[in-house]
Amino acid sequence: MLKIAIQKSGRLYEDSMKLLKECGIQLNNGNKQLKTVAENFPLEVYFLRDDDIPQYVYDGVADIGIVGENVLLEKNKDIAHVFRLGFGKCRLSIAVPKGVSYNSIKDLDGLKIATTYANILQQYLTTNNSTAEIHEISGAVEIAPGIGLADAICDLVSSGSTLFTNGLKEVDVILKSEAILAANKNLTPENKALLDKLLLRINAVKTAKNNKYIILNAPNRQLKNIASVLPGMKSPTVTPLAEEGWSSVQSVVNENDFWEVIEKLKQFEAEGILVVPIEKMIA
Ligand code: PRT
Ligand code: ZN
Repeated sequence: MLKIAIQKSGRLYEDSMKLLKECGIQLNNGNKQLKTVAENFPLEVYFLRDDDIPQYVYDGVADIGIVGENVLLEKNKDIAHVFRLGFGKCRLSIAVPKGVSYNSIKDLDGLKIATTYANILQQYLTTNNSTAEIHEISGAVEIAPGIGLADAICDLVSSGSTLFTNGLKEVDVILKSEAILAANKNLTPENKALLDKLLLRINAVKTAKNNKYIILNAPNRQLKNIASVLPGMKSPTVTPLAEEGWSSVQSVVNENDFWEVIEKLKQFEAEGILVVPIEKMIA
């Protein structure tokens, strides 16, 4: 049985549960117990505070866990960062009061920075030969400059509205973070095999999200051109239409090049282009 730790409640809870569901894992967590066993996969799920997850994974209480990279780096346990999950995105940034000018971290030499991320910040200060002083606090970091506790802060930012409402501005990004699937480094062979099984599913879900299925009609004389912009998983599927000289073409397009590909297809006289989301994609 593989044991996974996920956040009990908070910003990573919904996306972690959704990911497991998209991987076909059925959980029964109606009344929010501390742990639950999946109905159709040998997986036990522990619901924990995010800050505790690296330690539990390191100790082997949980085999794997879903947690922000910011927490993983701050706790700095010797565990494997297995997969970047693409949700829970945020930045760990330095912010100063709106009116203060800032060119580089050197401007904070001798000044106080309030944070809950003392280890990551210390590393950043050391790398940059900064003599700023860290004032470690456990929450509500954004109010520290306003009450005279510190000159600057180092905290997580996503929309930036918390900084804005507290009269602060983001001046330096120390870390770009997202949720990570982390794992204990000494998994049993059985659990390693289960993790690989889970990773195959996670990969299929993530790859599918980054791709679209596309179906279009094209004149046969343009098929070569069209195939050149539609690599698909191997090459596009081409089937003749009832109408002489025309074919239906089906392929997979990556989200990143999507509009560029559509523009080229239009140039090559593609018509009736249908775009369909993909649920799972296994290479
Ligand atoms: O109870 P528990 O300890 O488990 O939860 P928590 O309160 O410590 O964490 P939680 O749920 O707030 O965040 C969990 C993880 O989500 C973090 O470790 C990050 O990896 C990720 N994440 C993504 C964020 C944010 N975005 C975020 N915006 N975590 C916190 N924030 C906070 C930030 O600290 C600041 O107070 O939101 C505020 C800023 O948001 P904006 O949108 O105003 O910029
Ligand atoms: Zn926390």
